[in-house]
Amino acid sequence: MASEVEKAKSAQRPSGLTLFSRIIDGSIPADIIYKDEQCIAFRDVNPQAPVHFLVVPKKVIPMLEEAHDEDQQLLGHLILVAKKVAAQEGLKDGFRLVINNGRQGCQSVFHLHLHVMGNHSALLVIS
Ligand code: DGP
Repeated sequence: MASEVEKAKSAQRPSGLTLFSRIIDGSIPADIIYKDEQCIAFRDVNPQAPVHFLVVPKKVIPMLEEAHDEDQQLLGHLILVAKKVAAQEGLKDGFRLVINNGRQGCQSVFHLHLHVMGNHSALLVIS
């Protein structure tokens, strides 16, 4: 958590393409697990759970706070894709869906994204 806060404090808004736009256009490699005309999903480079992927819209909305009424369909689509890809990833007993909004919300990449995390039970040690 502390490092998450530190990262968010030092995060800068990019002047050109966002990091995630560069993953979307293929100029930065990522483990892509879903794509459609509106969004993409890929594994988080710094996973916080055994399964941790991001759902990212192709449209650059820097943060949730900057989404507008016209983005309603897209925001709903991202949540439904999160659910669909979670099932594809075998998350049958549930998952966490997180959106970090702004620096105080620990956001470090200013291109809206949903974190989907699951399979925490894989971390449980049965004695
Ligand atoms: P947030 O703190 O909510 O802005 O989350 C940003 C996430 O993006 C963080 O969990 C790590 C992930 N991330 C950052 N850079 C890369 C990258 O180059 N590739 C991938 N796959 N994930 C990245």
